[in-house]
Amino acid sequence: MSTITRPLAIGVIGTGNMGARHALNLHRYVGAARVAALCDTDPARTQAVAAQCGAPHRFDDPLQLISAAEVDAIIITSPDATHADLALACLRAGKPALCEKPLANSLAESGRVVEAELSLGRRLLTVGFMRRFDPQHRAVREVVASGELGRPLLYKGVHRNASIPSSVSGEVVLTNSAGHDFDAMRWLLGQEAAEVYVLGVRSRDSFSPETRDMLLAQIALRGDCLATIEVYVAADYGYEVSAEVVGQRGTAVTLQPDLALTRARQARGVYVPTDWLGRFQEAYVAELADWVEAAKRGSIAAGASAWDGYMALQVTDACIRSLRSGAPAAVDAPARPELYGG
Ligand code: ISE
Repeated sequence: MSTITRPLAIGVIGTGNMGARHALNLHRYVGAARVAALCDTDPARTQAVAAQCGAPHRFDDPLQLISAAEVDAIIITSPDATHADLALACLRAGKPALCEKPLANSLAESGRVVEAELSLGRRLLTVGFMRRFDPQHRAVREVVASGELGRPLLYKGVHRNASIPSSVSGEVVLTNSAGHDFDAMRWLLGQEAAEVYVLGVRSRDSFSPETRDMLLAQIALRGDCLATIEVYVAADYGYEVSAEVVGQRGTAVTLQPDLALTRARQARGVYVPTDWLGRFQEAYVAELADWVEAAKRGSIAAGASAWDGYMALQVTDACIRSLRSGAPAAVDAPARPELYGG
């Protein structure tokens, strides 16, 4: 694929909160790209986004957007259950795609996507694990990679959402939300999980009995390292994510972004974002800019690959089995294919 010198024409599938933010970030901050097309089941949403980013083409059918000559590359921000099929369609079209996490709604589906990319023989898919572009997470990774901490012994992840749209099962939390933490753990430590043990509780009696909005995963990795990950999606006070690596000789933990310490109304404190769009805005723009440049050059983006999306779902799948059984569950770790650096 030769380098594209003109602005890359991007099609965005799904113009809800995340898709709208990606479209606006592209329009406002990524000069190497332009929003060429939008697709959503709700025309009012595409209209609202187009009014702000000037997308000239609208599609009702995502497959038509993917195959459109006016579209060079695709961002998939439709519901999780559609990700795998749309990623496969992008591979068939030979077009680069940034697929929001999770890569698929199940391990098996993600395996089919990886198999398809392996058959194609070239990497076109990037998965939206944007914490890899978060300055705080990158700073922790640099410390771990420097060896200053010695051998990592423990990863401690905290992932809190302020609220959930409705009562949510542990399986949904593990598939939709916790994948970020499993990817951050893999990426920061450079290790794969071997065994997981997951417990979950319902935070409020008002939630349906099957709700598990507070989950705790204990994980043994393959490098004599442990992990503990809290995912709480009804924290109420705000949106907060942190990651800490404890090594033989010290620790490194993500610091809150640069914030003011506010004193007002007989109180003092710092602002806590309401959701991921605010907390990770800098990461989203950096992720998009890298992905666009790579797509223009025909090279591999620095973000998470389809293999990373698949391996995160390996951990998710084991966590779901453990949550259901109440016992630890083994995590399969197939050999990394050469296409993905194996
Ligand atoms: C959402 O889709 C995200 O990607 C956020 O980063 C995560 O915190 C949230 O739980 C997900 O629903």
